[in-house]
Amino acid sequence: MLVLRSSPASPFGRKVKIAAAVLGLSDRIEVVVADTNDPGDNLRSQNPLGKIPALILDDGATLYDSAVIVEYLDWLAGGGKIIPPAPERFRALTLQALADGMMDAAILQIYETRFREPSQYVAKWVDHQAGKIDRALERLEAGPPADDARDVGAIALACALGYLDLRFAGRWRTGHPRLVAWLKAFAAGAPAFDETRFVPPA
Ligand SMILES: N[C@@H](CCC(=O)N[C@@H](CS)C(=O)NCC(=O)O)C(=O)O
Repeated sequence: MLVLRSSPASPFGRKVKIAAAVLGLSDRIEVVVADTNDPGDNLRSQNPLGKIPALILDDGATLYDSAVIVEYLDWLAGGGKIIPPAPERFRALTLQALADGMMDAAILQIYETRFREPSQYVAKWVDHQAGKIDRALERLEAGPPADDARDVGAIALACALGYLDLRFAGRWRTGHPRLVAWLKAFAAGAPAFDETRFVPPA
């Protein structure tokens, strides 16, 4: 059994979970919740960076980060499934990089309030991160993926938009009707998207 260290709210962990579902591998993965803030969590011995997701293989080796894990899962499923052969591979991987970058920028904005005192909050830094997301949204609105795309790029993008819904009250939806429609189509075709949605406790 593979072990996935993740947490319910992690957008990168969600990417791995959806990838596993699309590839028919969910049954081979046990999810063990990790607390990235707990120095006592053995996550830090599994991944020195202390980040999730991390995938523990049968031989005890650990894979990270999410891009490596989804590539491993694709290989496990026979290859060429969610990471298509070249040259399409490079388009899918670039979209994944863009979506991962959106998630990084969103997470950094959240950490700015989580890890810093209000007096240390640096609006310029937060705006710098927000700009990355705004520009990515503009680019993607001009040319969204195909409605039936289920490659790593599409999966990562769905997770990025889902994270903006979760942490930024879905404000991205205003002004991006094509992306809104795309996410709806993605969710309809990949049930794991709704199944992995994190709903914060009331
Ligand atoms: N590039 C990494 C990013 C993973 C990441 O940022 N994970 C966040 C949670 S979603 C995390 O572990 N944060 C804790 C930390 O940065 O210490 C990936 O693709 O897996």
